[in-house]
Amino acid sequence: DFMKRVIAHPVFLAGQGYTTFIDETPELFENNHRPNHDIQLLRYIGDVTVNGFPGVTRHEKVFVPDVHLEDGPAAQPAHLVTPKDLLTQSGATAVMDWVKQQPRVLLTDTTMRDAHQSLFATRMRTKDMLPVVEQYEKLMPNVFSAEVWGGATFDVAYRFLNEDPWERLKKMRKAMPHTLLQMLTRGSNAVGYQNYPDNAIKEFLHKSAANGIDVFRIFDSLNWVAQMEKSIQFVRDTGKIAEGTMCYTGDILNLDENKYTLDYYLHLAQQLVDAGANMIGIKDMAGLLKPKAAYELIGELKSRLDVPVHLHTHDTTGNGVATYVQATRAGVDIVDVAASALAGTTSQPSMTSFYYSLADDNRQPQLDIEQAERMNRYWAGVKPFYKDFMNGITAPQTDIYQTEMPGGQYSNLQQQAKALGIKDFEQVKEAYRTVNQMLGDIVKVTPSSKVVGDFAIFMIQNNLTPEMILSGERSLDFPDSVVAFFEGDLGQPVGGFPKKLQEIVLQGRPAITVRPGSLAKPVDFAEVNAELKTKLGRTPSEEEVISYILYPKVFMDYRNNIERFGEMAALDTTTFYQGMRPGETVHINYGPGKTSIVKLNSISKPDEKGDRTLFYSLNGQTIQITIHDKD
Ligand code: 3PY
Ligand code: ZN
Repeated sequence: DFMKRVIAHPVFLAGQGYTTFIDETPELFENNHRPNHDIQLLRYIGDVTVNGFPGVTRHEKVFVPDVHLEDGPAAQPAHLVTPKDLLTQSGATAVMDWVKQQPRVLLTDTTMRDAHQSLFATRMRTKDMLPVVEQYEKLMPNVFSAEVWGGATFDVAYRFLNEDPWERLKKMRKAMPHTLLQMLTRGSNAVGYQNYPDNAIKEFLHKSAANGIDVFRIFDSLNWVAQMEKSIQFVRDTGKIAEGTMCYTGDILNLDENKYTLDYYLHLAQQLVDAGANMIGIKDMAGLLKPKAAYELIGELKSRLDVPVHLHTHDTTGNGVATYVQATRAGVDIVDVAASALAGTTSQPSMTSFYYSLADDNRQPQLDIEQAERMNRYWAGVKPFYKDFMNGITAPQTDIYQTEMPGGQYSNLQQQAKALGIKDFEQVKEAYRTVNQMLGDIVKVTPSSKVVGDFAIFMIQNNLTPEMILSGERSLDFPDSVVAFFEGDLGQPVGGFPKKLQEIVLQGRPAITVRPGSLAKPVDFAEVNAELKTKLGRTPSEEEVISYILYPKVFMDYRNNIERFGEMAALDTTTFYQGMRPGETVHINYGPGKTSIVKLNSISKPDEKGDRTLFYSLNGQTIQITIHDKD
């Protein structure tokens, strides 16, 4: 143990002499682990300083002022019972009855999930959420739910933020005991991009419920009910709320529409209710649901079904609030909104805009507008930290009515195209639209939207037209996601596969027509547990086991990063993403009264091996760290 501490000691790690080391470093004998952590973080900073953060182009460091949530009321409003209290006391059905009795439209706040997923590639760190989380029940006392988890937030937390998503959830659950916490889950794909065995889905959902999720929005990227039924049942088994969800595509107002018609959605909703859904979600991921279409769809659903209807849209096309107003007129129970600073364009409509749009209306949502504005000022302060990840969309994109690209995909595909040297994103949009038609006009949302995006880029890169592909003359190496789609790995699309294209892509390989999960070998949890135990050198938690099942490589990379750099919550977000510049000082903040002061004095030129030395002062003591320059 002593040797371990010696080896981990800053002076030792920094590569200075060993002989006088023990004499001069009495703190080794104290139980102080912070110097060790400081050094780990200096390594992290050094690495980002020298090699950059993935996806962030090098530029002058942009200094963003510190941001604080202004003080607010001392206590939260006295409430009779919140929907969360009702869930705890009386169960899911009681909550649904309560929702149906509300004269006003209710709100789900998506700021901490879909909003940052759709505006800046899901990169918001827990650290920047906590000030709001800690006061959430004073800020948003009347909210139906806060969507805070799932979708891309799960893997991105591990992959890019060096954070454990379960820890984020635990913190939220603790700080928001009276708020329904909501997540997005992709049916048999859970929070992944592929099918998982049924017992893995069950374990994931049960652990999510146990750690605090109350409302599960369950969708399938092809609207195939078979891919959602099990998830709905697994959630129902926990007593939490299962929102069976239909992804909205096409245009029910279009008389030429023959697939995604009003009848199609009404039938689908009934199937979800029959499968056990407590309520129906409409997930308008691209913002295609026009105001009048919303009025008709919601009106019909409300008159036929006995369950609440929850509407989710993206404001990409600029008509989000108009759609919500019409949905409200038609009796929608709940709509999804985001704090204004993180609303609009590819994100959800603004909660405060929507609030004011129903001024003097008896269905205007209950919102403490002063508190909502106080919260919004905080989010406005946080937003510039993430400038490097913004998708650049600052205005409504009405061509999305034709392209049908989901808000969450827009920026990702833009990045993907740019990385491949495709400069003209208009060309990608055009190809996206063409490919959608070639695939038979499918529902496009994670992961089916990725199939369309990959195929579109493939067409551009290879200068292909639909005719060239369908002639079958050239033998082509189609992207993996496209092959998997035609093999039936994502399930069956509405109306089936286009047969000719399927034959061309599969080239004799078989395709399945059953639910992929019905063929998958169940996970042997004991075996995985043992494997992970060997890898970690300790007994993993059940949450770690399920994360490893969903994302083996992503999870292990995360663990290795944590071993190397330690927990990173103490670093401010600008430094986390941009590193330091010579001459700069930052504070590493471990908590009240526990701050280390770091100055970066200089960086050497790379030596013959390409290594650079960073000269820091850490609390006044000089530390050198060597980082390999990957350029
Ligand atoms: C997700 O699956 O992450 C989405 O938000 C899809 O819209
Ligand atoms: Zn969304």
